[in-house]
Amino acid sequence: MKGEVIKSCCRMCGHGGCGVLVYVEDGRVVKIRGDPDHPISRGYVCCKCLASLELAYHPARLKHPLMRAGDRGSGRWRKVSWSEALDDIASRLKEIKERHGAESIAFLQGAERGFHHFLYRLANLLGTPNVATAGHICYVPRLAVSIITCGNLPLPDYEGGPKCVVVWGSNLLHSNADDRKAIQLLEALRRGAKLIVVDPRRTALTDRADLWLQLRPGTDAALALSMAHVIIAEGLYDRGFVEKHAHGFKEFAERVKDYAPEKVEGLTWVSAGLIREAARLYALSKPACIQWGVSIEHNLNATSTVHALLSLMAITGNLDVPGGNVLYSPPPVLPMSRFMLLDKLPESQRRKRLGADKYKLADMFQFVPPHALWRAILTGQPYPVKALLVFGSNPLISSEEALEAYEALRRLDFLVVVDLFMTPTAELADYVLPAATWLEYDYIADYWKRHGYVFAQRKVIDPPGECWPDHKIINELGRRLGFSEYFWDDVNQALDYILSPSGLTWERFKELGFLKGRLEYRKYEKAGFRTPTGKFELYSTVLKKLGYDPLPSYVEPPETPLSNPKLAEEYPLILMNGARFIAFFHSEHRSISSLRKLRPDPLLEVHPKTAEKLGLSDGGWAYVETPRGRVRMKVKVTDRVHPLCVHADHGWWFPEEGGPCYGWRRSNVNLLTSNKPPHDPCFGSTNVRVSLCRIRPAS
Ligand SMILES: Nc1nc2c(c(=O)[nH]1)N[C@H]1C(S)=C(S)[C@@H](COP(=O)(O)OP(=O)(O)OC[C@H]3O[C@@H](n4cnc5c(=O)[nH]c(N)nc54)[C@H](O)[C@@H]3O)O[C@H]1N2
Ligand SMILES: Nc1nc2c(c(=O)[nH]1)N[C@H]1C(S)=C(S)[C@@H](COP(=O)(O)OP(=O)(O)OC[C@H]3O[C@@H](n4cnc5c(=O)[nH]c(N)nc54)[C@H](O)[C@@H]3O)O[C@H]1N2
Ligand SMILES: [Mo]
Repeated sequence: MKGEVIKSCCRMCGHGGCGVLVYVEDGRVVKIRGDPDHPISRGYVCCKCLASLELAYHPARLKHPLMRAGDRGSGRWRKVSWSEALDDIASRLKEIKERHGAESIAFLQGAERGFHHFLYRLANLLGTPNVATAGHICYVPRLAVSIITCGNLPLPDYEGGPKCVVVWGSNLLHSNADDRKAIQLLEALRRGAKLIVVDPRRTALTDRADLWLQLRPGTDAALALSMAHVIIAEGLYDRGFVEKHAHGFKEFAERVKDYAPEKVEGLTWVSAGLIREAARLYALSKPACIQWGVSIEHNLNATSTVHALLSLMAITGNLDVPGGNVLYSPPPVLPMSRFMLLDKLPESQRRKRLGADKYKLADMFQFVPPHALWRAILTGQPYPVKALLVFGSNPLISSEEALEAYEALRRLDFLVVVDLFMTPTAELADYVLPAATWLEYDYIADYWKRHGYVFAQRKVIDPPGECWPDHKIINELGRRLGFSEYFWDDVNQALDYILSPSGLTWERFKELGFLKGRLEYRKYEKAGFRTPTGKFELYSTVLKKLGYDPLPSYVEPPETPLSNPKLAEEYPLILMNGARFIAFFHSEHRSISSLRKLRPDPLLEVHPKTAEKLGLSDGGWAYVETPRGRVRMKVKVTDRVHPLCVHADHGWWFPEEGGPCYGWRRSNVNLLTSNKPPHDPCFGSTNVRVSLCRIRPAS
């Protein structure tokens, strides 16, 4: 293998997909560079990608399957072979299924990593409807509300030449999130697009924005509806589109009458004048697109905020037009729903999905919000969950109200965790299984995304020890559970299966590097939108049918100075958290020195006036408290936050301190967040980014 350069695609973050050239010498990766020919990332890669070598060759990686050899959480483990581990896991699962029903076995996955279609295939065959994911606060509200109102997820068409970009609760410069990369946004701005940013914090993007709307956290739905109010009141909407292609304009126009800028100013802290200016700039710049981010899903208004933003795209005629928000067609690969074998889950089992009685869109999109899972484990309601298989998630750090996750995991009869490293979550398991990094296996990347591409992720090196990629672990477990008919002798055959509609095999596809769907604008003119009315649904007939309000609205989150003034006397500051930092992916990478160097400590951003009032100094430590708990963070005094808001990093633990605790209770912001209702009524989204806190210096 001397001196080889292999084209692949980075998966260092779950949202990966950046094209790379991997330089291999004598069977070892020596260098990784961006692939300038990649149609999306165009040669750009981030520091996490460059640190992939450190990850792959990290001495602390799990290298063998481990079985618990002492009490739960005792930190004592015994190395076992794969067949010993998988045989025992399969027989425990069969036993639990027999005793308590398949629904008592659940799966958990965190951020999308590209293997969830394998997990669903196994869960559906096993007969359990319980796949919990972070979907309630990540991506699924955007995806699902888009699908029910316009048939697909509309993505900003940066290449189509937008004249104006609205970046709403997103920071691609750090996150490169979901289907879009920072480089695409930056090129659109370089070509002269105006920029409107909606963000409560000052960022590199707000610094270059034409208009910055520094709203109060969690009030996005009110702001979006107010912009719609202005656009309709001033006649700035696209009459032709609305008449021919929108359903429920009259009802929508009636609804947004409640959101006059003068009224909304008091809710959002954005002046009526600025709301008007932003509405006009967006509506009058043709074409214009909206780049939304995860922030709009981090409170109980998730569905409404997404619906309101989609409505802005629609009434301004910016849907599916060049430079607007576009509905991409997938490349010719197997539809993911077919891979998942949704039809194998009997209706009688589907009806048992945890949370399905309340969160009907979560149910329709086949996932369980984790708080419904914790509740079932802890209370046995509506029925007990006994076994959990966790693939690529560290809920003790990343799950809202993490102590509840901790109590729930300890209560399980059987817990399996698949990860690259030992984590505080994995320490609670009965089995810990070692996963492989993206350099160590062949795969079809970006299969879950809606940007119209799939990419070849090529195996470059052998995994260390006995590490296996997740999909191989699921495949082998599936075979042992009696589903050989639906799994493969060699898991790479699954790649051929996914590619089959294209007429390509993996071997051929990996030479091509990617497949692209056809990009066609204004498809609705010929075929309508793929919705029950064939139109874009300002008034959602699907929401109506499910018993929800068919139109978007704003509801004050439960823990704010307005909704709970009494609590605000004790906890006067608004706690934001979780804005992405380029060097980390959630709880990952704290043990990778080139990345940790970039942020050695968990940071709390505090405004200079607030810091002075509270006696906090830059670089000093502080305690942050909410009614749920207290954590310790390092103060960064900065005018990037509003004086009444603070921002805390998420994802912190201290792998360097060793197990079984790794200091997970010291600086973990999810000890402060709540997973209690009121939630978003359709998805069970929690108010993870909006709560009240108080701060004092820590000695
Ligand atoms: N307070 C707060 N909480 C949040 C958020 C927030 O903004 N604020 N964001 C939320 C969002 S949007 C999300 S998506 C979730 C994310 O939540 P999670 O996905 O649970 O994130 P992590 O806690 O980092 O856990 C991921 C684990 O996967 C492991 N891993 C990495 N690669 C692989 C792999 O290829 N295979 C396997 N098996 N394991 C792997 C990592 O080592 C790590 O332990 O967090 C949510 N939680
Ligand atoms: N480096 C890195 N990249 C990542 C991740 C990571 O952990 N690290 N995680 C990945 C995952 S799973 C996700 S979901 C994405 C998320 O990535 P993005 O969608 O880009 O979201 P964030 O960076 O979390 O937040 C974006 C901005 O929202 C602002 N914000 C906070 N509260 C509010 C609010 O109430 N309203 C509005 N309008 N804005 C608000 C924050 O100040 C921040 O600047 O990133 C992905 N990419
Ligand atoms: Mo996410």
